Amino acid sequence: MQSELFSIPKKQDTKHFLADNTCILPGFICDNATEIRDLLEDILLLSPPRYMNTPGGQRMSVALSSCGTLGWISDAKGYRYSSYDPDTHQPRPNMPPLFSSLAIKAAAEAGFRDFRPDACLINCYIPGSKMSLHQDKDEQDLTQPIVSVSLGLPAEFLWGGFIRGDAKQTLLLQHGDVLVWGGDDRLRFHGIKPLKPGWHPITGDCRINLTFRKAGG
Ligand code: MD3
Ligand code: FE
Repeated sequence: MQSELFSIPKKQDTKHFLADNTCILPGFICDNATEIRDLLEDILLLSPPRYMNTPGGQRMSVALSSCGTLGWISDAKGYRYSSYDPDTHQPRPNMPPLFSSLAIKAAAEAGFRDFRPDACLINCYIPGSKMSLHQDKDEQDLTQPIVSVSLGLPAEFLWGGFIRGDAKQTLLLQHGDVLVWGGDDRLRFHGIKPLKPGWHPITGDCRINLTFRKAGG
């Protein structure tokens, strides 16, 4: 479609702040989605997504992998980052330069100019997969932002406050959307409602979410 001819604003142009330190960049990676998907295929062959258990023994409904120097793991001993894949005992697949450059560019758009991601968590959702309300605080330097990239099927994202019981907003995260969270907003409770079934040309019947973090020191 030649949207330029009809001056329909591109989705990519509508960046906005949901809070002082929370920025949404709708469609920010749409032009790179196929290339990202192809790079992910290689990464997921080296380090297949797997269902980890919470320290309490509950199987998570999102399958997880990671690339970069650090990856996130959960088992009976707790939540933490590690340099090795717990199943293959291999180092994590490298973070492709395209991934880090897009994450750094997105963080800069949101006002975070010294983002140095060392971990890219790869969350794979199938219909019914959800992520319960939680905070992200396993990273060493909480002054570094988190950059999230959504691919494939849309998901309802729950965005809360600083206490579990605080009021929540529901936002739809769509294919290509990038969110940047920093400062105090980094500690907001958040979650993903059960994924609805569907089909997306880039990912098929699933949703993939990438989160870029500075996890180590
Ligand atoms: C808000 N992932 O991996 S990304 C996670 O879509 C996670 O898979 C969700 O929550 C997903 O930890 C949501 C958006 C996100 C990520 C980190 C945040 C939102 C955040 C940290 C603080 C506040
Ligand atoms: Fe999270």
